[in-house]
Amino acid sequence: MRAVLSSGSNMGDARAHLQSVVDEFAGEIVAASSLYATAPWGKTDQPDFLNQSLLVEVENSPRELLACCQELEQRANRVREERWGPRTLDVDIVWIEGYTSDDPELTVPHPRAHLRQFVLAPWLEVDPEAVLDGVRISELLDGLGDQGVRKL
Ligand code: PH2
Ligand code: MG
Ligand code: MG
Repeated sequence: MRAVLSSGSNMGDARAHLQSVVDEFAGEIVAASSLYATAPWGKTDQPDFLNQSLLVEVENSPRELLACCQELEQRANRVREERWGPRTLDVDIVWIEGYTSDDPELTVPHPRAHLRQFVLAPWLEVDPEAVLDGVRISELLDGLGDQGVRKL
């Protein structure tokens, strides 16, 4: 199963937190984006994030992949506090090939992906042809304008 993951961190050693995701999926990564320094989206009074997207090819089911992402967050001592607030590590499943789900525990595609330059810009890098809900992500990105996302 092919999937796109979006990792983000703005607490502690953000680079190391994103690297822990790359290390976990090492043999399953089809493409890894650059790191991006990104202005906080949704809740602006917090430090900038580092974000990265990974295109992976995994044997896992969607549920197993979710469990794996949550385990990585726990290993980074993620504390669930306020919505959209600072976090050591967030690993979101953005898209899974041929799969959709509206379960609140695992909504795929990610319901806010189309609004977020910090998700779409790195995703475009790992899959330039990607389409989300019938629209090319290059087109979605053009419609968003600049949200303070800078490729490192
Ligand atoms: N994650 C959020 C909320 N806002 N902003 C940026 N720039 N990057 C994120 O990863 C991010 C965010 C909730 O998951
Ligand atoms: Mg998130
Ligand atoms: Mg999350």
